[in-house]
Amino acid sequence: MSTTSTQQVTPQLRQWIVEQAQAGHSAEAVLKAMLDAGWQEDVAVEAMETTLRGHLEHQAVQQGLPPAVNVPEPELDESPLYLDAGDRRVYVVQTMASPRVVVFGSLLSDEECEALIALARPRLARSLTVQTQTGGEEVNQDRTSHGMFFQRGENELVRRIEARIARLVNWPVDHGEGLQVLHYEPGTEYKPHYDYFDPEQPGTPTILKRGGQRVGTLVIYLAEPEKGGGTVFPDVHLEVAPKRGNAVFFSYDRAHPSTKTLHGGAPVLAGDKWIATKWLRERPFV
Ligand code: PD2
Ligand code: ZN
Repeated sequence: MSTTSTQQVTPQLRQWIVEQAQAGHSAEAVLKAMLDAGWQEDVAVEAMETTLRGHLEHQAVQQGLPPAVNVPEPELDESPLYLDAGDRRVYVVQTMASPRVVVFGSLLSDEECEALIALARPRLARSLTVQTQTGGEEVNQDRTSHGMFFQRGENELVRRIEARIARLVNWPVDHGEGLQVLHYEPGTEYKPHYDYFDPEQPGTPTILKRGGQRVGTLVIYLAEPEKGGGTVFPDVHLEVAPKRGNAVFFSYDRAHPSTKTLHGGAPVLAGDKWIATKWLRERPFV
């Protein structure tokens, strides 16, 4: 019979880990020192991860950043090539840690893309953005597309897609805003912006009463233009191609540029681009 005793991580050990990091020692070197001192590897790794994450968070809040919150996240341990989204196998095309970006392949079938466009087309209007001064809505020159919102769960297709998204990114359906469909014609774009609500704006507290902050975005490409129209992340010089049925997911654990989630829809140069966007909130969006 073997007995395993769990070693206790003390405040002194946590302090020592922070000091090692501050002195510029690499994670590997600190881990090796702990193993040499007799710490079990799983305990050492866990102690380092939680201690350093907690320390960084403490520093961020001290510097005036909003505290980090939980965010949606696909189950990507062991780097799977595809995920089971309940009723569909969805491909993992590309991932990035910071900003947190995951590109999914074949989230929707071509028929689902076409059906969403057909349902949305008669309801399009010039896109509005939330007016951060008041919490109302306004026409914005930075966003020249036309769009509409489905109610959450509005029809069978929308319910199916919402359930798939919820399973894919591990975030409850009721934390999502209604799907928004946007149509971009040549020459139109969505200039770079953040999807979270700016905490400094006077209208933000009103917006946050309904579901809290946005913490994640999924942009699904429904129709691909011939040229242009990628989703760009200028801070990291990333451009995601708007391939029909694919989607780009990104999350932001605080309403702050340190998330590097500045992003935009590049101008469409030829052809039409259609997308569906699902914004995910901290809490139920009611
Ligand atoms: O159309 C896009 O690629 C795009 C870019 C930036 C969409 C959004 N933001 C959005 O819907 O928030
Ligand atoms: Zn956006």
